[in-house]
Amino acid sequence: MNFGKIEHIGIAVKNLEEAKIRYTQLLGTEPYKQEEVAREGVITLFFSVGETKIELLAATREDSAIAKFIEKKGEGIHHIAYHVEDIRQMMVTLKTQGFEFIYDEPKEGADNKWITFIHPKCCNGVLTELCQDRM
Ligand code: CMX
Repeated sequence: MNFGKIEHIGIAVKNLEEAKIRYTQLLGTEPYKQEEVAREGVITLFFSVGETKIELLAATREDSAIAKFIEKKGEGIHHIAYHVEDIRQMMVTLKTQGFEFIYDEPKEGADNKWITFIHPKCCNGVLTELCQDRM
């Protein structure tokens, strides 16, 4: 069992409205969805790019992971998300190989997905998300 494709790339932004205008120009398409994930303290905006997506993420609270990230590293690529068919099975497989997950159980993420994250220290500094379609 391996990853299907890069499902999306997450980009942390300070100002979602300004970034929306910039990325609409850059990608030549309007975002297809805006969604808040209150639990994570983020608001997200999705653009389709071929078979994958760009997710812009802005913080809604000072203690959100996006606010902390921008404070420490500035705006930029925040995570890479891979599509998987069976997130729980993939977590079992990767845990046996020493990958550390941020959540023990998959959570409901934006855009109708089950999500979990591998800590960036296990992936050469890249926060890595797994996501499975929510039926
Ligand atoms: N990419 C790379 N490194 C990152 C990172 C990221 N996105 N976020 C944090 N780090 C690094 C920090 O720079 C820091 O490194 P050092 O130890 O070398 O200084 C280390 O990870 C710890 O970071 P921290 O600022 O002390 O923050 P925490 O330990 O509190 O949290 C993390 C780090 C990754 C566990 C947390 O950001 C998290 O749980 N992320 C997953 C949830 C998330 O990002 N949600 C938003 C997206 C929601 C969605 O897509 O639906």
